[in-house]
Order: sequence, then structure tokens, then C-alpha cells
Amino acid sequence: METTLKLAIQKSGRLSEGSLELIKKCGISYTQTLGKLKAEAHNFPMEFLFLRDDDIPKYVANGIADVGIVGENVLAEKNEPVEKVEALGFAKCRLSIAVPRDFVYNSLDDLNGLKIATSYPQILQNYLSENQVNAHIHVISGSVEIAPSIGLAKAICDIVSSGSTLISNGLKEVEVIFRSEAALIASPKLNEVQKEVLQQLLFRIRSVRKARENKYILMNVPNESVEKVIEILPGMKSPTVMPLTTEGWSSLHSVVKEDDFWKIIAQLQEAGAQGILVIPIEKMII
Ligand code: PRT
Ligand code: ZN
Repeated sequence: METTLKLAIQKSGRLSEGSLELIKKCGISYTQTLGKLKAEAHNFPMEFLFLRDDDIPKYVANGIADVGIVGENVLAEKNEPVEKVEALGFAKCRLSIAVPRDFVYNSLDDLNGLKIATSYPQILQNYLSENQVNAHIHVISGSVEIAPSIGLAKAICDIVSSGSTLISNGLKEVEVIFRSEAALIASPKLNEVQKEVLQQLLFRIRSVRKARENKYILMNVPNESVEKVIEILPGMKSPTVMPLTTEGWSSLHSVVKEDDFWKIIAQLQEAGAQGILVIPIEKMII
């Protein structure tokens, strides 16, 4: 198949698994050879480039790749001329300022005059400037969390997910300055064919993500309770109701949001629903 769109994804790291899983769920298959930097899709006009995440915005900007999957934090930090096409909902994290546990912190003013270690000088500088804080940014490329304990800086600004890294380094989170998730980015210079392929990819991504948020639900309901159960179900459209061979009972099918499901389960049972099955949906096109 002729390649038209080159997609840059992280070679190995926190974005790799989510990126590859999404591609797979989109029905795009490829053979990855260990150690290789490139792979070609078998059934979609796409080629993959496996890169370090920090390089992805630059490569998309200069045309080595056409589209890419990267954290919004890296995208904001690198500030390359690329377009954010879609947030993808995985690799969620935040960029936060943290100080030693015994630091008496009341407000951003307490950071004035301090040295803050970070790998995100651009985002941090923008935030400090917006808030009229005068602090010194000390750029380090890794292990930012150890900076205060070795006397390199009084505070840090780093990626936080569960928060356990901060805690185990004797730090506390005091300000969230940026929220991030993986995003699909694209070069502004795509040709018409590439734009069309990107739209096809986006259509698949949205179908996969919609499906992931929703569940197919089936249950048996006594006929006299059908109306009541339908009222409880926040379904896509009106649910399907089919008679069961058992006299006086119906089978009811619908689609519910996973989050909603947990809220309504007790109400459904109370209304008389039995044999409730909740089934994952592969793709959802609406
Ligand atoms: O080698 P390469 O340069 O490609 O990878 P990398 O080491 O620079 O990045 P990687 O794989 O660590 O992260 C890639 C992207 O994943 C980041 O740019 C974020 O968008 C996103 N992400 C999501 C995270 C985290 N969660 C995360 N927890 N990136 C880093 N962390 C680190 C953080 O730096 C800190 O050391 O995890 C630690 C904090 O985690 P908690 O759970 O203890 O709070
Ligand atoms: Zn990186």
C-alpha cells in the first residue's frame, strides 16, 4: 500500500503503549522490527516513525513526519509550528510546582527570589510571568525531584501523575500549572491526500474512543416495568425492547456511558431488571 502519512510515535516510554494500542484498535496493522525506527502499515496508507517524544514536535514541524502523538506538555514546551488535532485521553498528568514538605507555603509570592529546577522552562516561565513571580529557573533534564535534597534548588516544577514520586522525595505539590494528556498533532503543510487520510484516521480514533466510553447493556425486565426502566436508562436513542419466550417478560437493550452505568445499576435492579449484562463495544459510529 502506498504510504501517504508518516506518523511519529514515542519509541519507548509512557506514551508508547497507549499510542500503539490506539493504532491497533483503529484496525491498522503493521510489523514492527525490533530496534527499527520505521514500520509500514499493511492496511492503511501510513508509515510509523519511532522517536523520542521531545523530538516529535520538531519532526512534525519540519516535515520528517506529517503527524505525531505527543504529550501536550511537550507540545507546549517546544512551541513548534504544528497543529493540535485532537486530545487523545491517555497519558494524563499535570505539571506542578512542589516544595520540601517543611516549607511553609501560602501563595505564589513565596516563590519570589527562589531557584526552581525544571525540565519545562518555557511553560514555567510563562506561568511565572503571568503571575508576576520573579524566580530563577534552573533547567535540568532528568531526576528533577532530587534537586532540593542535593541543594540545587529550593523548589521544583515537574510532571506529576499519582504524586508518589513527590512524596517519596519529601516534597509537596503546591501549584498545578498545566494539565496534559496525549494529543494528535499535524503539520500545517499537509497536502490534500494527506489531509484526507488524516480525516480517515481521526474518524477511526473517534469511533474507538466513543466505544471505549460506552457499554452495551442487556437485561430482562417484567413487561409492567419496561417503561420505568426506560426512564432510568440514559440511552443513546430509544432502547430496543424484545419479547422473551417467558410470558410477561421482555429483553431490553441499550447503550450507556460506563460512568452512568455505575450510577443507575441499583435503580435498574430496584425497578425489576434481572440478568443484567454489560458488554464492551468495539467501535461506535454515530
Ligand atoms: O525517552 P523519551 O524522551 O521518549 O521519554 P521521556 O522519558 O522523556 O518521557 P516519558 O516516557 O517518561 O513520558 C512521556 C510523556 O508521558 C510525558 O511527556 C507526559 O506527557 C506523559 N506522562 C504521564 C508522564 C507521566 N505521566 C509521569 N508520571 N511523564 C512523566 N512522568 C514521570 C514524572 O516525570 C515523574 O518522574 O513520573 C514521575 C511522577 O509520577 P508519579 O506517578 O509518581 O506522580
Ligand atoms: Zn523525552
